[in-house]
Amino acid sequence: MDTPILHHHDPSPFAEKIRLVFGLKGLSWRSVRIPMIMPRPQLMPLTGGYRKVPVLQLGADIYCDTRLIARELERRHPEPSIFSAGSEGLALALSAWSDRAFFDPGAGLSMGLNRSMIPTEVIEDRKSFFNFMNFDQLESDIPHLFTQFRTHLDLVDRMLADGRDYVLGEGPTFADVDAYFPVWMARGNIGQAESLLGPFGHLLRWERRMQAIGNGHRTDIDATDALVVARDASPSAGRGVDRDDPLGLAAGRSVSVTPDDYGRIPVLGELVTLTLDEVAIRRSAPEVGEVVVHFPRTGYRIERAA
Ligand SMILES: N[C@@H](CCC(=O)N[C@@H](CS)C(=O)NCC(=O)O)C(=O)O
Repeated sequence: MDTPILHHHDPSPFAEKIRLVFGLKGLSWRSVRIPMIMPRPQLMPLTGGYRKVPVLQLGADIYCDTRLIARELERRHPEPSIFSAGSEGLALALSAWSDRAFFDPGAGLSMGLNRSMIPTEVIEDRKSFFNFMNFDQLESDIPHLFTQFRTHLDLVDRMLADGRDYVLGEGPTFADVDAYFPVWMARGNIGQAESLLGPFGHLLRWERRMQAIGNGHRTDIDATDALVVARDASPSAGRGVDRDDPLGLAAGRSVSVTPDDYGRIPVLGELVTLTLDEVAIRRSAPEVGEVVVHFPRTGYRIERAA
């Protein structure tokens, strides 16, 4: 079975979601540390342009977006489950809240409070990436961003207020990962995290349980070796194209797949999977040969390409 290779950088909160899934499942994985900013010349041959962090590589199959990466890891390593007690729908629905409403003010605070310490190149890179952030008023917006971030901390505290150990009950699920990763980001990036989190006692006790999960068994691998892994593997055949899909696309059609929020870089390829919850395209690059790049349907726009 392919050892999962995660392309990420250590401060990435979205990558922490997947590192926690490795922890919950006790998985061994390999880590490719990618540069903090574009260009990422050793990632692009794999993704075809998708630049968000993290990206999961399984042989010559490349999985984009934490919502799909979590599902694929669950499919390949079902035990212990991150979607126990029928929680998959609920946990993935919760991603819509934490990936944006909870994450956005936390990201604004991380940039705004630390701006003078962040290299100019990183600021410039993120200016063109985070289209939801107004960099001209980041510093003056800090009080407002605190008010927004706190409301979500309060929601997490209330999720745990009846004394339960985890968001959906006794055991950790992906719902905890959703609710936790912005808290992890705050701990790392917000100097006043202690006083910010202090009022939320249920959250603080749960945070310690989440910290104890760890990140599984990590070993490093060079980006060039990861390209060789892809080149030496054959990508999966795909799961077929749904004839009843509203887009009316046929297998083999040239399409582009683009995130509909930020980092809107289209990835081009030939359609191999189009289901209710996944789109995958086959593409090739000299460094890796043929790969299949997979995306969730939620949040991605698919268009016919020339
Ligand atoms: N919907 C995506 C969001 C990923 C995302 O926005 N990652 C950010 C923050 S870690 C990122 O790529 N930041 C810019 C960068 O690292 O280049 C997912 O769930 O994977």
